[in-house]
Amino acid sequence: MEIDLKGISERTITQTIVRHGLRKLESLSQVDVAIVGAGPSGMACAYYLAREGVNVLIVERRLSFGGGIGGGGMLIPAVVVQKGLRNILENDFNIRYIEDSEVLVVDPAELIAKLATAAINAGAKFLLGTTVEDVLADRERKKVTGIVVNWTAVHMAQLWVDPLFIRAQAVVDATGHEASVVRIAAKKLNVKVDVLNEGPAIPELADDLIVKYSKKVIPGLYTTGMATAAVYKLPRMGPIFGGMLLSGKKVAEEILKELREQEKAAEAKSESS
Ligand code: 48H
Repeated sequence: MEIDLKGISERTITQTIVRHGLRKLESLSQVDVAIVGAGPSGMACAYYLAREGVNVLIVERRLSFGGGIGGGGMLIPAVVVQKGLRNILENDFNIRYIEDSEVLVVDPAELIAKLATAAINAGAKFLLGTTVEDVLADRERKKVTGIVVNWTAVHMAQLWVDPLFIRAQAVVDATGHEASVVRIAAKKLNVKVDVLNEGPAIPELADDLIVKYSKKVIPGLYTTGMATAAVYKLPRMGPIFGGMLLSGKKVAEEILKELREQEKAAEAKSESS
């Protein structure tokens, strides 16, 4: 049967995109959690939050997701994951792997696609081509309360165009080696956090340390993945991705705990009044 591709006017295309796109942007002016960066740690974090019903937004400055995954190891199209993550790869993300002697071998394109698919299917929203350039803070500058965004194209053109705001109960810096959100927040809030830049390559130690140190760094702001390494001068590990996925998961669990505590406190307050 022939498929009819004729008959859609230019007005319909434009009006439909503007109406739906602006509606989407409007709905994203306030979310539960804003994650900056759609690399492995940010997408894992988004999945584990969204599957618990949390309203999550990932903001990514590029037009695609995956962060550093796509480069494989030195552009060779394979990455490795520790064997301990077998269940996570299979059950949470449906990612196939080849079993090698000490590690699991994963195709980078599949890792990108399936992390994104899992996050989207769980309900996470993505804003691509959007750069986080600043943070929102409360009046006393004691807490990060959201992000300040602009189109990446505006940044690249070095135009002075005022940004827009997205409120969030928690913000996650998943910007990788740059840790750019922590750098901005540390400068602008009255908190002493030095971003030390990542340490040397010590793959045997790096993943465990990154998972351990992935946590709240400033009230309202958490780090995950290589951003955590950048803040605390932790060692790097090269193209092995278990620590990235587990640090995203750990931060999701910490945020979930905090959101639930806040909910309980709000309920108790409304019952007593
Ligand atoms: C919007 C932004 C902004 C901004 C940056 O680099 P990533 O892949 O980050 P991780 O931490 O999830 O994964 C790191 C991993 O890819 C890696 O590099 C490893 C394991 N290296 C080991 C080693 O030894 O080198 O993704 C970060 C994402 C990217 O897509 C950026 O475009 C995006 O964040 N981003 N998005 N606003 N201001 N800054």
